[in-house]
Amino acid sequence: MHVPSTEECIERALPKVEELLRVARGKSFFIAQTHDFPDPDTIASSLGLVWLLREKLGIEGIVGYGGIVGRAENRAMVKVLGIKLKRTTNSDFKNADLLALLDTQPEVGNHSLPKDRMPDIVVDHHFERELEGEKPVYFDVGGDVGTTSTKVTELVRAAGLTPPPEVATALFYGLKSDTRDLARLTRPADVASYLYLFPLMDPALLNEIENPQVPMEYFRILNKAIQRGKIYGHTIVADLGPVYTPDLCAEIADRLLQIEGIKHAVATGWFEDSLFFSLRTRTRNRNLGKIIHGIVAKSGLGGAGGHGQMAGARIPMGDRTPRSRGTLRRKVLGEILTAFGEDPKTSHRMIAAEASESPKNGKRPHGRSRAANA
Ligand SMILES: [Mn+2]
Repeated sequence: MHVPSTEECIERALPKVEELLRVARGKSFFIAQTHDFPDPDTIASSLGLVWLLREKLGIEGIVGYGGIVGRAENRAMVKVLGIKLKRTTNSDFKNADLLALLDTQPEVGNHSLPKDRMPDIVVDHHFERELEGEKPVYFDVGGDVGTTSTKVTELVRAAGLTPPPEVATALFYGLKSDTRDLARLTRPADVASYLYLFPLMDPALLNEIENPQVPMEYFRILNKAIQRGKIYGHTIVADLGPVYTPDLCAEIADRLLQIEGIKHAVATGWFEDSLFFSLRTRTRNRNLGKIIHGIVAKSGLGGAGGHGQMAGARIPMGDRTPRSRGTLRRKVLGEILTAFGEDPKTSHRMIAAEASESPKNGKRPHGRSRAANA
């Protein structure tokens, strides 16, 4: 791998930062909007952009978000780095004369921008989505990078700035978590930004973020995932029921993917009035973002986002009855399993009924837990 030099990084990003500053100049209130249920990459890249425009042009800006910050590491990141996040409202958007969307795109549907408001700036490493209407003035999407934090780090460097420890730690963690410590979808540009940020970030703060405590509820839901987990060929599916944060689906899908012999993991959970899906895979020949986008977003069921090995979706339930909710979950799950090459009708429990129900001696195992293909 050829890791680009400082000069190469700056040369590449210089025209971009000039364009960015041209778009932003003269504006007075900036919102950098994350995607909903923000992850470290979207938070870090938004923070980096707000900081950059404040430093270069003195523009007042905030990081806006929708949904909630759920995952323990993400909560720790916001707290430890003192990041001021604002759950943006329509009046915030009205006040903003400059609007950016980070780590997602207008058409993806996993963000809280008003429908009629096209952002001025979009920075995202995911594959480009078809856009109805005019493109945002500054549109930097896709490209040979694995994270949005990488793109923003390049802009910061090309702007001739050196980020303070909090901003550097945020970008470093955004990059590190989105690439799984440079192990997933990592491009040479990501390594260059990683190396650039390394001496600028604060390892003690990073450690606090990466080793957070979790609520007791986390373990109760993990237990439920194990009790209810079903295996379809090489795919594990866990129904978490109601969750205190949709990010739990992602956390638990990650965890289940650790099981020997498992290639794909799906976790679902209910939060407020939506059904959430998290997909993970170990294989490299599938693009989960495209799969879930095709199943959920294209059919108008809800929003979906993600990339090669991790993706998620949110399906609002509106006034569906419990029965139709269950039917819809099974339908979407069936399509996901089919996309993974599994038979949705053939499964067995992750753990045997005896272990899950701890029956007394001589008692028959629970009927529901019979292994279908055992
Ligand atoms: Mn990302």
